Order: sequence, then C-alpha cells, then structure tokens
Amino acid sequence: MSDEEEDIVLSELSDDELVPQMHDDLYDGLKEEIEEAVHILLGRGWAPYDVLTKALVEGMRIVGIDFRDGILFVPEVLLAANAMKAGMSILRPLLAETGAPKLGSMVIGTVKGDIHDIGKNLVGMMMEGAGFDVFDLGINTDVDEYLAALSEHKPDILGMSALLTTTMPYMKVVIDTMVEKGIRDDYVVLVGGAPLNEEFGKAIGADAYCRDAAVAVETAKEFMDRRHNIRASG
Ligand code: B1M
Repeated sequence: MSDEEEDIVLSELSDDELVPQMHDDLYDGLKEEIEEAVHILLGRGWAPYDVLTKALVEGMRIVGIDFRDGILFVPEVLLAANAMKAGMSILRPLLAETGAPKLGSMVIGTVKGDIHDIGKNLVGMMMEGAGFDVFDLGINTDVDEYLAALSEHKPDILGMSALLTTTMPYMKVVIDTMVEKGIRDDYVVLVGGAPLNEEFGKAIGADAYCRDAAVAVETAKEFMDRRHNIRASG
C-alpha cells in the first residue's frame, strides 16, 4: 500500500470522492473499508438502495469487467465478493424494514453447478423489502431441492438465478420437471442472472426474465396483482 493510500480518511471524503473510493476498495477486497464507507453514506442520509446500487453493485460491475479481461482472478474476485457481502449485510435489515404489507412469498435459489449468489441474495433482500416472505435455498440447487421447497413452503413464486452460460439450461430442467409433475401452473416462475435474456426466459417456459432486482420486485408485484384480480373475479 502506498503512503498516499494509507492517508485516506474515508469520513473526510465528499460523497463524490467516497463512492469511487468504494469502487476501488471493493476491487481490492477491503471488507472493513467497505463496511465503514457504507455506514458513512447511511449516516449522510443516503437511501440504502442508492448505497447498494451506486456504490456496491457498480463496484462489482467494474470487478466483473477486469475478471472477464483476465486482469483479476478467482481469489481476488472472491475477496471483492466478501467485501460486497459485508456491505450488503449492513443494508439488508434496512431494506427489509420498509413496513410494506405482505404481498406473497417466494422460494429462490441459484441453480445446480453454480455458486454465484450475490445477485440472488440481492433479489431476496429487495423482495423482502417489498413485502414478500423469501425462502432462500442458497447455491447449487438441484431440481429435487426446488421441488421439496415448493411443497414445503407453498410459495407464490419460484425464482431461479444462474450466472454461467453452462448452468442456465438447468432452469429448463426444473421447469420441465414441474410440467411433468403437473405443478407448473401453480407457481409464477421468474428467472434472472447476467447471461440470461427475455428470449431465453420465454424459450424455457418461465413466466418472466428479470434483468435486475428492481425488475424482479416489479414483476413479482404485477403477477401478484394479476392473481388477486383473477381470484376476485373468479
Ligand atoms: Co464468476 N463468472 N465464475 N465468480 N463472476 C462471472 C459470472 C463471469 C461473467 C465473469 C466473466 O468472465 N466476465 C463468468 C461467466 C462467463 C459465462 O458463463 N459466460 C464467470 C466465471 C467464468 C466463473 C468461473 C467459471 C471462474 C473459474 O473458476 N475459472 C467460476 C464458476 C464457479 C461456479 O459457479 N461453478 C466463477 C467463480 C466466481 C467467484 C466464486 C470468484 C465469484 C462469486 C462469489 C459469489 O457469488 N459469492 C464470482 C463473481 C463475483 C463473478 C462476477 C465478477 C460478478 C457476479 C456478481 O456478483 N455480480 C461475474 C461477472 C459479471 O456478472 N459480469 C462473474 C453482481 C450482482 C449484483 O449481479 O449476479 O448479475 P448479478 O445479479 C443481478 C441480475 O443478474 C439479476 O438481479 C441481480 C441484482 O440486480 N439477477 C436475478 C440475478 N439472479 C436473479 C434471479 C432472479 C431475478 C433476477 O430471480 C427471480
């Protein structure tokens, strides 16, 4: 670490300086600095959602570019992910305590063969904040685990996340199995993850592809409204 870096006092930075500094600290996997900076922004009146998207998610986007380009490797990205998770865990209770009325419930998991969980966790946090009960199955979830959770929790929505082009086809395995068992139409199936798109969502028989966590919440709410309208008129 250079002398210049040692001298940085996060609390003395303006917001315009602190946010890029957080991107750098996330890139360097500096968990404690990220935690401190999240507290500073919150103390300055920032909305938790803005801290999440402008500081943490944007920082991870930059990490993703250098990972793709072979500048960063798995160990460094793991450190960045840990720093991001530390920041997210400060924001989680704040995002969840919106006092929103209960809208429904969702089972969510990252599919088999895939261990990326930051995006899935973020979707879970935002859904909780919007008033959904969320049952998180974690990573590397196989079809039997999804089906067991559906039968145990009887959620309105099944959410699946995949970050790898090699794991996204597994979503179709889950949906096809639901069709075979005659339970597909009992649930709204939402899918998401960086390599997916709308066309893929349609092709595998999901109800919708969600580009990000905010879209997931909006889409989930729309489907809940439709369900309630159908029930009310039926
Ligand atoms: Co991985 N990785 N990774 N990685 N990793 C990607 C995905 C990759 C694009 C990087 C790259 O090359 N540019 C690339 C995939 C390439 C491809 O398949 N086309 C890749 C690779 C190759 C790998 C390994 C194979 C590397 C290796 O071992 N050689 C390996 C695979 C391990 C495995 O899963 N079996 C691997 C490992 C890892 C780490 C463990 C180091 C770490 C994960 C840590 C963790 O998650 N706990 C990691 C990370 C961090 C990334 C990147 C850099 C960042 C992912 C992330 O957290 N983004 C990623 C690069 C990238 O995505 N551009 C990359 C931030 C997060 C907020 O965004 O996850 O997209 P995201 O979620 C968004 C939306 O997609 C959406 O909403 C979220 C919030 O807005 N969304 C949903 C996501 N899930 C949803 C579910 C829904 C709805 C919306 O349900 C309703």
